[in-house]
Amino acid sequence: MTHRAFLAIGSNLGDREATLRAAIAAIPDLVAVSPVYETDPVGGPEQGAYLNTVVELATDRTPRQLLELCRELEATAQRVRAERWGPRTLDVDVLLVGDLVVDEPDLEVPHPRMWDRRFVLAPLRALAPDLVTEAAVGAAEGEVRRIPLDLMS
Ligand code: GSY
Repeated sequence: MTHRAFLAIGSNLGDREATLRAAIAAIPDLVAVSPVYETDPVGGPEQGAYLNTVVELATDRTPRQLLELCRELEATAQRVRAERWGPRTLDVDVLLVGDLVVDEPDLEVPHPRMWDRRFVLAPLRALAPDLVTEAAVGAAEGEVRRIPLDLMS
């Protein structure tokens, strides 16, 4: 069955734009890419600003297959899992896979912290205003600034 799925993508280490472009180019079943936001880090040690975006897929993949895809994309970006919440070349998270619910030790869908994070909700609302209200974006944590970058071009 084909699901409407959303992945959150962020980078705050190295050439952030090039890393996001490469990751997006490697995503199968891609339907849309949100605007890009420069965002203040939420949690973790002092670190540089992130570029964040959200992508939409129309996919037959399961949530676990999407998690594997996320890990492959991170590995390709040579992400080293050094410090929890620390700076990273690439972070890719499964947010939603249709209406599916997964509650396993290494995979929760919907993503358990997505409703707390403006760096997720602002780009997600840009793609899916039917799923995220403006009030939800306003209630979430963190500063975000939309920047004029088109990752599809
Ligand atoms: O959870 C994703 C990685 N991450 C981010 C992020 O992507 N953006 C911002 N603004 N803060 C973050 N903190 C973490 S951890």
